[in-house]
Amino acid sequence: MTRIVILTGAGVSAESGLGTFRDKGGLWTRYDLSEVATPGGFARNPALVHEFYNARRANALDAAPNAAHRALARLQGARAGVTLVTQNIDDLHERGGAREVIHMHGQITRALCAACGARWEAPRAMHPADACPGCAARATRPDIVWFGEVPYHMERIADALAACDLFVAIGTSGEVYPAAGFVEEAAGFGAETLEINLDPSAPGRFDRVIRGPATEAVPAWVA
Ligand code: BJW
Repeated sequence: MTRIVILTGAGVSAESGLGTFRDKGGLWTRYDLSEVATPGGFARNPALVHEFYNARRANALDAAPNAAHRALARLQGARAGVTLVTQNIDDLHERGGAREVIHMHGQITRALCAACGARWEAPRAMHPADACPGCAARATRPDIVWFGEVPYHMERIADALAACDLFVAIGTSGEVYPAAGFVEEAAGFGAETLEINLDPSAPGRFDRVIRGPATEAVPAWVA
């Protein structure tokens, strides 16, 4: 059995109408990431951070999965040994039919209590005064991994990278660690590596590159 680890980034949801971060006009060209995507930013101005994620939650819930999400779901459904890891906080892989998705940067549809660690389904709009249904603390936040926080499921991902025969990065700029280092990690264990991207990253990082929009390149690769 060929074991495959697929890492997706914002580019896989771009054609569903969700913005990327670092492309021209991307989220980090319009917002100061230190104010909206760090624990310090949330401590300084929780209302601003909730407003940022409320808008993105509304966009994500209104978006529909695209041909790339559906193709990856078909691949995962058709064979064993396909681990799908996403940096995306939307649920378009799941709504596209994927049966198992590892959300290493959290999920915008989930809320987290910073006081007791409880998690629950987020309402469409969250507010600083929202109380935790478990401990009643008013310390609720989106269940998102911000800069300086440790991404989720790292042990499980490390095991999958160590065991895979093929590592595929789709629609990610490879600028944010630890995800950016997965290609070297997998290659170090002997995996072949492939990048699928509209505008691939630095030459030489991957064994093979497919350039193109995810909605065309991913179904063609899966077929
Ligand atoms: C298409 C396409 C189409 C477009 N078809 N392709 C120095 C100082 C401070 C910190 C650090 C430092 N050096 C390293 C760090 C650590 C830091 C980091 O990496 N910073 C860098 C910016 C330097 N990382 C962290 O803090 C992480 N935690 C950490 O390291 O903990 C320590 C630890 C780790 C492991 C074990 C033990 C300890 C946490 C990172 C959290 C990232 N959070 C964000 C925001 C929260 C989620 C959200 O709001 O959505 O996650 S940042 C943002 O970037 C988001 C994304 O998931 C992430 C990656 O972005 P992505 O997906 O690659 O998007 P883009 O926009 O960059 O690229 C889009 C790509 O798509 C492009 O390539 C396009 O070409 C392509 N594309 N359209 C195909 N149609």
